[in-house]
Amino acid sequence: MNMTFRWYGRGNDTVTLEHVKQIPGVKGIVWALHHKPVGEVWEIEEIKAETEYIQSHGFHAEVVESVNVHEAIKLGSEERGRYIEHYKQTIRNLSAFGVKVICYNFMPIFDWTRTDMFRPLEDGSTALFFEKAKVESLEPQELIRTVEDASDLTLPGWEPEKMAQIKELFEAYRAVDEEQLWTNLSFFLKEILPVAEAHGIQMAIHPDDPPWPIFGLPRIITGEASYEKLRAISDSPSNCITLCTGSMGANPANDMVEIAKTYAGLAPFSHIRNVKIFENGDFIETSHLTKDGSINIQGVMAELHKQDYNGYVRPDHGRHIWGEQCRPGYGLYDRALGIMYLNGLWDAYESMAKKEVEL
Ligand code: DNO
Repeated sequence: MNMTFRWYGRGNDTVTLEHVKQIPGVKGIVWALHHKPVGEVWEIEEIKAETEYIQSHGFHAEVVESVNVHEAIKLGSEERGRYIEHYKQTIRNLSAFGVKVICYNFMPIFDWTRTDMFRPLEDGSTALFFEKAKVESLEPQELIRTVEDASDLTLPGWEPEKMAQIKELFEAYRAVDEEQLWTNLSFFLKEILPVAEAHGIQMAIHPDDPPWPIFGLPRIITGEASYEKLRAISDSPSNCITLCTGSMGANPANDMVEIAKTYAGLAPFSHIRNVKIFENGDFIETSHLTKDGSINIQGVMAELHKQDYNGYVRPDHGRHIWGEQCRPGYGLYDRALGIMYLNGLWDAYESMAKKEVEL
């Protein structure tokens, strides 16, 4: 296990690399050029500056999350060729600086979606919350109005430049159903995977979050069957996944221990976090501790350990605790606690495997 921490960059994150340095066991920083508009080439000079800064703090910079995919590619529209060429160039440029894994997603218009970013938990902290009925009751027209009014439904994971064209995007997606989205993903992968493979980069697709269609838009990376379809497109060693327990696990039909058992080998990168799922389908992000949520984090870590997992791992969203003011879900304190829990489980499995301790 290669423990990492996601960081949004200088001046763009309340957390500093000096802070991250004090979390035991972190080897690398998961980074991105967050200021780049989607679809532009990440230039050599910019990549160099960012990776050198990260490395000067003693971390590796081998994982990028995310190089986002332009909507023209997801829509399969005419201009996709240009954006695919840009994507290939970004892959080449990143490989020149030792990047090994690129995390990306194929969700139409919206990235991760929640209805409340600071929902109080019983312990006095706050966390990201998803209210299913609220999202289901929002007609696209109403959603467009809310986004255009810049109301609280605009999330940090949503790219501002896209929100400005939200009406047109919804219109364009009327012609794209699940099957068409798969066809467009397949077209994209067949173009970029040879480049990624030639440059030693693994493309790790992130599950949709939540893993079901929202706002009438198709979503396709939602469970085990999606991975079968993904691999049917190409069996390239670069055609990989990001194992994300909290995203995929928000659907209780997805047993994350089973998924880790079958697919950890396809996942050079894992996001580990817990969510508590309610009977009505709402969910809230809890601490990483297994008993705080609905996902068997202990079981997932045991499975990774059994497989001698040497991929990159990061704690995912944390709660907001101890009064920390931070990006929603991306504070220092609870993610640091999460890391210590994951490290603790790993160390325990390690000693058990070496028979240093018996239970
Ligand atoms: C949520 C994250 C996602 C993820 C992208 C991957 O915080 O897990 O935003 O980075 O969907 O492309």
